[in-house]
Amino acid sequence: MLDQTQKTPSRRVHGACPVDCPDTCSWIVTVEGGRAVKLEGDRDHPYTRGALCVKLNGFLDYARAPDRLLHPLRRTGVKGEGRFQRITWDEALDEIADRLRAVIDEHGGEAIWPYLGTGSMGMIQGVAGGGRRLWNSLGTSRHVSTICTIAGSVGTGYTLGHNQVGMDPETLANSKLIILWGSNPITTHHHLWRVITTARQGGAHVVVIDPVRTRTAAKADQHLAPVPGTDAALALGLLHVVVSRGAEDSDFIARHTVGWEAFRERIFEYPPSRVAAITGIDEESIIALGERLATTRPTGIRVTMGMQRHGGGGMAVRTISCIAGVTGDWRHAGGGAAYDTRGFFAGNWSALWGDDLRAKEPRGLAMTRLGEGLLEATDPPVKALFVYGSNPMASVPHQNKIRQGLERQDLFTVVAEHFPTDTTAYADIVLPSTMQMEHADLHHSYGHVYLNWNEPAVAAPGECLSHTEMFRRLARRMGLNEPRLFDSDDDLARAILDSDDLRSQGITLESLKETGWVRLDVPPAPFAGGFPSPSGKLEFFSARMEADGFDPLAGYTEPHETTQKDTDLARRYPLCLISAASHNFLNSTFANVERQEARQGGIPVVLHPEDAGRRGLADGAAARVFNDRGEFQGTVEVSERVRPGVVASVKGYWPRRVAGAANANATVDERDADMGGGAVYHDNRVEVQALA
Ligand SMILES: Nc1nc2c(c(=O)[nH]1)N[C@H]1C(S)=C(S)[C@@H](COP(=O)(O)OP(=O)(O)OC[C@H]3O[C@@H](n4cnc5c(=O)[nH]c(N)nc54)[C@H](O)[C@@H]3O)O[C@H]1N2
Ligand SMILES: Nc1nc2c(c(=O)[nH]1)N[C@H]1C(S)=C(S)[C@@H](COP(=O)(O)OP(=O)(O)OC[C@H]3O[C@@H](n4cnc5c(=O)[nH]c(N)nc54)[C@H](O)[C@@H]3O)O[C@H]1N2
Ligand code: SF4
Ligand SMILES: [Mo]
Repeated sequence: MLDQTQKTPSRRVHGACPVDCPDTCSWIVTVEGGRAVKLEGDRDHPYTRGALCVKLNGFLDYARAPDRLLHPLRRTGVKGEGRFQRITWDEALDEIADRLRAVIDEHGGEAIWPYLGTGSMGMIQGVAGGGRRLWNSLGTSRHVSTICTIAGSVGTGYTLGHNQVGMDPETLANSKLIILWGSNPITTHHHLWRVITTARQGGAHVVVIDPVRTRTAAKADQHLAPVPGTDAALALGLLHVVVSRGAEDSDFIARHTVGWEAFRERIFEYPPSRVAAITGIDEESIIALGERLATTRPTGIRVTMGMQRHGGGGMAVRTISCIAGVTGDWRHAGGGAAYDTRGFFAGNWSALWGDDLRAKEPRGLAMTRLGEGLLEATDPPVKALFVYGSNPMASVPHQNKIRQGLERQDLFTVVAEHFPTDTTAYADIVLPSTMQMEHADLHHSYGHVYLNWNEPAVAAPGECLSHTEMFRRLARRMGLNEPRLFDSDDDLARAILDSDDLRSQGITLESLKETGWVRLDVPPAPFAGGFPSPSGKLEFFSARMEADGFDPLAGYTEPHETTQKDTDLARRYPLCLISAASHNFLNSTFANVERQEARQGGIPVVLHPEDAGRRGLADGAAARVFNDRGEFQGTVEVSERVRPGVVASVKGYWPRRVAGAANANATVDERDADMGGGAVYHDNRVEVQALA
C-alpha cells in the first residue's frame, strides 16, 4: 500500500535506473506521505556503491516537471505543429483500437509498426520485452532494434558463439593492461572508472583508442587516435607484433580456438608499417602497444558501442574479440574483451515474449531506417506507427527523411511519452507513460552481471499509465481474448524468471523483491574452459559467417565513408563527423532539462586547428555542418582534442530546442553497418562552414 498521509513513516523502496546505460544502477527511493522525497544509489550494491550520476541526480524533479505529459491528447493542429487537446483514456483507446483494426482489415497486421526505443531498458515495460505479446497477437511487423549494439553483437557472436557475452567488466580490476577501445566510460558508464582505478592501483596501464580525446582519454596513461573505422586493422597490427615475437599462447590456441593457421596468415598481412598508413597512428606507437600486449597478462579490453557505428563495425568487434584468443587472456580473470553482458541472464524469453502468438514470422523493419520504412515500404505500406520509449526525430539517422515520413497524412501515429518531444509533435494521439518509480520492472544490464528488481514506489501522477497497463486495456478494446495479454506485471516477471538456470541459482520474483538485486552466477573467467560456439572454441574462422555470406576469417572491413581518399565524396565532404555521447544527456533523454542543457552548452563542432584554419573558423564561431542529406548548426571549438580530418559533436540535442531545428542526425545516413543492420552514426562525411 502507498502511504497516504504525512504521518506515515518513511519507506525505502528498491529500484533500478531504467535508462540506456551499461551501469543499470540499483537505487533506493525514500517515500514519505506517498511522495518520493529522495533518490540515491544503493550503497550495498557492489557496482553502484551509492552513487548515481549527473544525469539522474535530478530525476525526482524531472518526474514532477511542469511540462510532463499527464493526460492523453489528440492532435488538433497539422502534423509537426504540436497543437493538441486533452481527451479521456476511453476516447484515446477507442480511437487507437478503431484505427488499428481498420489498418489490419485493409492492409494486414504488418502495416502496423510498433516502434520501441531504449527510453527504458526493462523487460516488462521497456525495450527488452514491453508489449511484444500484443504485437504478436496483432501480427504486426517486427521492429528490429538496429540502433545501438547490434553490429558488434553479431561480430562478438561469430567469434565467441553468443552475441551478448564477454568478459565481466568488473573483473577489469585484475587487469594489468586495460585497453578502452572506442569507449568513454567516464561519460557513458562512470561506475566502471572505479574498477579501472582499482586496477591502476594494482599497477595497470590504461590506453584509450579513440579518434577524440574524450574525458576518459584525458585521464588515461596513453591515448591513440586512429582514423575512424580502422580499428580492426589496428587490432591486426598489434597481433602482428605479438606473433612476430612468438608471444602467442600456443597451448590456448591449440585447445580453445579454430582457424589459427589461416588467421595467422591474415595477421601477417598487417605489419605495423601498413597499419600505420591505414590508421594514421605512427608505427612506433603501434609497435610499443603491441609489445605491451605481448608481455602483459591479463590484458582486459573494454570495447563499447561507439566504435562499431561504422561500415565495418561488426568485423571490428569480432576481430578485437579474437585478440585474447591469441594471447590466451580468456584464461584469466581480467582478461578478454567486454562488449555486452546481457547474455549471462538466461531468462525464459519465449515465455515473456509469446512469439508463438503469431501465425507466421512477420516482416522486419529496421529501427534505423524509419524514414525509408515510412516512405518506401510497400506490401504493405506502413499505415500505423506506435512509438514508445523513443524519440526518433532526435535520435535516428536521416532526420529530414523521418520528418517527411511522419508528415504523411495517411499515417496514423501514436506516441507514448513522458514529455512533448519533436516526435510527439507528429502524433495523432499522445499517451502519458509512467516513470520508473511509478511502475514495476525487471532489469539485467549490458555492463555488469547483476539483476535488479524495480518496485513501484509512488502512485502515477495525473492519468499516466504503465506500458503494460496500456497494452492490457488496448487488447481488451480490440476484442482480443488470449489470456496472456492480460497477465499482471508480476505474472510477466514470473514468466521471464521461469528458467532452469535461474531456478538453479535460487532466483525468484519473491527473492528479488526481498533483496532488490542479485549477482548472477558468472565465473571470473567465463571462457577459460571453452566457448559457447558450435565448435566449443573461439572461432578465428567461422563456418557460420561463410554460410551468412561473409569473409569467414576475422579481419578488417573498410568503413563506408571515413577512409575514402580522392573520391568525389571525400573531396566534397573532407571531414568525418563523430557525434557520440554527451556527458549530460542520455541519448535525447534529459536534453529538455534546463539544468542539463546549461551544463552541456549548445551543439559543439570541434575541429583540429589545421581544419579550422583552412576554413577560416575561429573558436566560438557559429557554423553549419552539412552534406547531401542535411545540415545542423553548432559552435566551433578549435582543439587538438580531435585528429585532423575529424570533426566531433555529440548526440541527443532536441531539434526543436536548438538553432536550425536539427542535430547531427540530419547528416547521418540510414545505411547499414556490415552486420545486423547496425547504425553508422560515425561513418559520415561532412563539410563545415561559417554560418552566413
Ligand atoms: N552521458 C551519457 N552516457 C551514455 C549515453 C549518453 O548519451 N550520454 N548513451 C548510452 C548509450 S545508448 C550507449 S550505447 C553507451 C555507449 O557507450 P560508449 O560506446 O562508451 O559511448 P560513445 O560515446 O557512443 O562512443 C565511445 C567513443 O567511441 C568513439 N569512436 C567513434 N568512432 C570510433 C572509431 O571508429 N574507432 C574508435 N576507436 N573509437 C570511435 C567516440 O569518439 C566516442 O568517444 O553509452 C550510454 N551512456
Ligand atoms: N548522432 C547519433 N545519434 C545516436 C547515437 C549516436 O551515437 N550518434 N546513438 C544511438 C543510440 S546508441 C541509441 S541507444 C539511440 C537511442 O534512441 P532512442 O531509443 O530514441 O532513445 P532516446 O533518444 O533517449 O529517447 C527515449 C525517449 O523515451 C522516453 N521514455 C523514457 N522512458 C520511457 C518510458 O518508460 N515510457 C515511454 N513511453 N517513454 C519513455 C524519453 O522521454 C525519451 O523521449 O540513439 C541513437 N542516436
Ligand atoms: S544513467 Fe547510468 S550511471 Fe546514471 S544512474 Fe542511470 S545507470 Fe547509473
Ligand atoms: Mo545505445
